[in-house]
Amino acid sequence: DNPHSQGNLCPRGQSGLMNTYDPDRVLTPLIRVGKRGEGKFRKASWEEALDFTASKMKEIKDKYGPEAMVFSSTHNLSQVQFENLLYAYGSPNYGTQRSLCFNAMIVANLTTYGMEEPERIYDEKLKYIILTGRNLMEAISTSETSALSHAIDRGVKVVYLDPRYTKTASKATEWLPIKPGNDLAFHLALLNTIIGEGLYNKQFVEKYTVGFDQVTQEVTKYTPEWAEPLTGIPADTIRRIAREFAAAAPNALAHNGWRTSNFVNSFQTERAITILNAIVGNWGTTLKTAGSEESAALGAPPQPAYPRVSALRLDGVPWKYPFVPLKIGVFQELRNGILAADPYQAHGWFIARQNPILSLPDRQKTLKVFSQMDFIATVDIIMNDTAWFSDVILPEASYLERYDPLLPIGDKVFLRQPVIEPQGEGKSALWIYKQLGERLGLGDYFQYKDEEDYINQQLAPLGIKVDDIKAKGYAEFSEENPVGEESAEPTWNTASGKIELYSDALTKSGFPGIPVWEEPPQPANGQYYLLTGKVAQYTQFGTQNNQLLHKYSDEPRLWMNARVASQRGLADGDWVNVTSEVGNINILLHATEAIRPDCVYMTPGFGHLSKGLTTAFGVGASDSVLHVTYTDPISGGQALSQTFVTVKKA
Ligand SMILES: Nc1nc2c(c(=O)[nH]1)N[C@H]1C(S)=C(S)[C@@H](COP(=O)(O)OP(=O)(O)OC[C@H]3O[C@@H](n4cnc5c(=O)[nH]c(N)nc54)[C@H](O)[C@@H]3O)O[C@H]1N2
Ligand SMILES: Nc1nc2c(c(=O)[nH]1)N[C@H]1C(S)=C(S)[C@@H](COP(=O)(O)OP(=O)(O)OC[C@H]3O[C@@H](n4cnc5c(=O)[nH]c(N)nc54)[C@H](O)[C@@H]3O)O[C@H]1N2
Ligand SMILES: [Mo]
Repeated sequence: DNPHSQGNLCPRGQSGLMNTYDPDRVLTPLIRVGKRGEGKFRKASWEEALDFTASKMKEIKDKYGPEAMVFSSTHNLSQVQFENLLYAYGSPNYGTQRSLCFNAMIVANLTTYGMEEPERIYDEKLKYIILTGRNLMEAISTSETSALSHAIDRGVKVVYLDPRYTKTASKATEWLPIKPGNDLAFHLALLNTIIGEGLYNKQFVEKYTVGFDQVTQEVTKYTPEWAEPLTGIPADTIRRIAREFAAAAPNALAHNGWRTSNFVNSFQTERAITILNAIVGNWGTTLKTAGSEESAALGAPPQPAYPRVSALRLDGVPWKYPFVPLKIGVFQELRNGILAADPYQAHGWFIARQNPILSLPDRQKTLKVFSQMDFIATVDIIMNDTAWFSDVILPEASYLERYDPLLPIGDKVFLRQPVIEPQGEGKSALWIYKQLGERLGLGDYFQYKDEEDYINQQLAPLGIKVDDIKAKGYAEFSEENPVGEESAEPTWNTASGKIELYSDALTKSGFPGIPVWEEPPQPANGQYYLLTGKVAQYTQFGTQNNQLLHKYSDEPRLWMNARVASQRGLADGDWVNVTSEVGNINILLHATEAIRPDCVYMTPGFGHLSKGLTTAFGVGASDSVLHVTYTDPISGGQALSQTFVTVKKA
């Protein structure tokens, strides 16, 4: 009944049992005994590990102030209590995965619609969709992937832009192997045609948007002929797609993408996409306001107000990045703040459910930052690469063994509950954060006895208890506890109250108020764009040690265009050496037609440093070793496809 999974599991869900039964699970707290990174740990009791962690965190706070402690975590169900610990402790330094992922899309939506991300509607009405590097068939979002599959069955036209021929390309009506970094030129040319030929929705534009004239004026120069050499897509094709898209509107959708962190111009690309949607008037047909994961209808334990934060953040939000929400941040830039001690020196790092050693670009830089820390604690279920370089590891129980805070979706609220006894001594994050909070003298912020009591306090306004929903797994909000009405007339949380095609806020901050062409950097002769991208059977940097998933996967290889490989005297299966400005690796070559000649591609998440991952260690190589850190000055998104590499026989 969960609208996300709809009763289906993808390969990772099917293999989830081996997440719990991984022989490499960390099943007791561990404290480092050898040098950092040497991998020598001793088992500790929870008492000792928690006392140790809290005493270190207290020492840092007392000596240097709470800002000297960095907290980072990737979005998950217990995030709300992670944030509670962070805010109660009083540090402004919060690292999330967002800027590695979708900051460009979020900030574009915020500046245009005043919301982070609208929900996309894939019902029978949808006739036409443009996917800009959104590989939905492999980079799975369960409900959306299945919605797109059904839409394809119904005959929706899919235009897919990706320098690689992915599984989504194979299902698309049209695959456009666009030159990396030039999606902005493609979308500006769509705007040029649709506006130039008067194919936009005049009524909608007039009633609900501001800045149409400025956009019109700017895009006049961005003709399909102008975009052809930049994108590698014929002008006629661009013009035809613009006409088809407008003709299908409002049953047309230009997808915002998700991991939109490809180039420093990705923010402008994202703005162009949001504007394209706005001017064809698809609001309410293929786009709508998204439901919230936080529900006002749920209760929460009582707690005092948080202490005031008086220090600036190390990642430059908002003093360098005024448009980036504090809860999102610019994670990759945090390291420069730490290395330069600007605005101050950081001393400790508390990490939960995150693997920054692999997920941040330029692994050597992250390792350098780690080496400067007085103290690092990690909450994980396995000895991931980040845990390997930590001083203490606090093992969480796996998702089949624990409770988490409730998840509201639409008019329901879903329960994660233990379905087996925890192995070893793994504990829930709810428990771990409360224990730490109490030891830090912050017990007032954690007024719940145990996990069930926490959930009962959440459910209190609904007049039910956790026992009432265990069998079904969810509760429905009753009439007396509505989730909130949707208003008939759309409103947007922008300064003008309308969709801002032109953003005054951007202009006043010194950025272009409308999307303008920004030339992306290009590889020099002999260099290739290094592309990264998800595969269906792995999640990020966390499932490579799953024995089931491993069993059905090949050794990850570097994709290179077959013609280019043969010209270079390289053959499929050769070992090659790949070098960027910041690192180099050896990897097996995969010569294939499925990629542009100017690109190579690597699956992320391999090349682990942790010998505590006996299945994954020694398999493949890490693209994070190669990635140079580039950050978009507006959205704070990293730019992963902007790393250029050379390739030679190893
Ligand atoms: N199985 C699986 N599913 C996942 C995840 C996972 O790890 N595993 N992760 C989830 C997460 S957190 C996210 S953010 C989403 C990501 O979802 P997506 O953003 O769809 O996935 P990615 O694979 O990161 O990137 C998509 C494609 O962008 C292409 N690309 C690179 N540079 C450019 C460019 O300049 N222009 C264009 N047009 N394309 C380019 C790459 O070749 C790649 O195929 O997936 C989610 N779903
Ligand atoms: N090269 C490259 N870099 C990228 C990307 C890319 O495509 N290529 N993608 C970017 C994107 S889109 C994102 S979202 C980020 C993701 O970056 P991260 O969030 O840092 O990566 P994950 O692998 O999702 O980290 C999850 C960690 O949680 C652990 N874990 C799994 N289950 C549990 C559990 O139940 N409890 C606890 N406590 N821990 C658990 C896993 O072992 C893993 O160590 O990476 C970004 N970086
Ligand atoms: Mo992501």
